Amino acid sequence: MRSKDKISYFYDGDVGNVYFGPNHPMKPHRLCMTHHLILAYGLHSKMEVYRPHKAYPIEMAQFHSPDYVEFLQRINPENKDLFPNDMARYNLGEDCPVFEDMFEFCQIYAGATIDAARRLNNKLCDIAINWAGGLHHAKKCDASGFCYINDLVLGILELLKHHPRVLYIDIDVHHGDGVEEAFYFTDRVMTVSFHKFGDKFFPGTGDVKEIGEREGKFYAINVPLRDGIDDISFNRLFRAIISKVVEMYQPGAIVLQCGADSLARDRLGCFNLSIDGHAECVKFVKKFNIPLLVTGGGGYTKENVARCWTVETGILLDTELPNEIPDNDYIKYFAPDFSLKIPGGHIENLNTKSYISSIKAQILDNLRYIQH
Ligand code: V1P
Ligand code: CA
Ligand code: ZN
Repeated sequence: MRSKDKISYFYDGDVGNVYFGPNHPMKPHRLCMTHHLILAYGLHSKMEVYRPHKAYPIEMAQFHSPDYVEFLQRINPENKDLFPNDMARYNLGEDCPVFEDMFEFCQIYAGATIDAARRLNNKLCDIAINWAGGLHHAKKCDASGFCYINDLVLGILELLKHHPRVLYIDIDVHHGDGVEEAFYFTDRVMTVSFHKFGDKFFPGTGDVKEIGEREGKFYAINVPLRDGIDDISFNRLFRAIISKVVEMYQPGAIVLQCGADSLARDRLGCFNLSIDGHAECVKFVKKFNIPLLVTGGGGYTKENVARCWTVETGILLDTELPNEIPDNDYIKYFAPDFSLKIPGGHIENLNTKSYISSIKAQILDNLRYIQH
């Protein structure tokens, strides 16, 4: 192992204070819980902690259409009923509600991913972390699946200013469709998403046969999984695919979306991953020693999201964390066991050996066509 990596960590205390509304599964408060757990473990003293800038509309418009960005800036809970057509046109409503300070929330999480990419570009750090980012469904002119501004696309566009090729890896239980779509026709970004696919699971895309088009053919990889995948099969598949991708594609930078809804017992997810299984992906990607931008994403069982991203911060810092959670402002959420790690789940694993072998074979076969 080389000497310890230099880590930049981005957090704004205002990001966790917004509310998507009653019954909405997305709880930004999980970001506050994560940050306080990171502090309770003393991890802040081992990395550079920054308050990110708030992304400017002009920065958002590097990917999004200016009219969409302007609408997000203008709309609020008081005036939204005056614009029913635009609300529908931009897919705002139930999944992506208009709430108080929504635009500022977008500015914070997007600003943090952009800052993270810039610090990596300027070689000011080896790894940059933004747990508030990872909102992978947002499209050029549309909100989608709790995502308004696609910070990942903005971060990748920034990395492309310094790197000929960027690799995007997504372990959220949902398909990273917004990032895939943004780079579907180019070989300068390779996107790899692991996700649940089938039974009309949101967003419905991400079949193994979706591989990119034109210049981008073979530069989008989809790993469609069934319910109940466990640590052993997930980690084996992840290692096999990612090691081949890195060998063949030789990326200059990697963006890793660590959605925590792929954990067991997630409110929306359906996998059996333990925190160790999820974090193993982070450990594996870190070992390549390639500039790395790490984000959050989904994650709907709040206390497990905070546990997972704290463990992963520890891994990125090469720091072992005691399993007993130290006292912190949110300690009550970690009752009754107050332990950091959570075990895998027990829902039936519908990913048969033959199913996994078949998707793995198709993916590795497609990788033969790329050479850098
Ligand atoms: O299933 C749908 C839409 C609503 N139908 C018309 C189809 N939406 C999902 C969205 C999941 C978004 C995941 C985001 C991420 O990948 C990244 C941050 O994790 C959805 C679900 C669900 N169970 O899949 N929306 C809601 N639940 C929902 C429930 C209550 C209130 C509002 C939204
Ligand atoms: Ca995914
Ligand atoms: Zn998700």
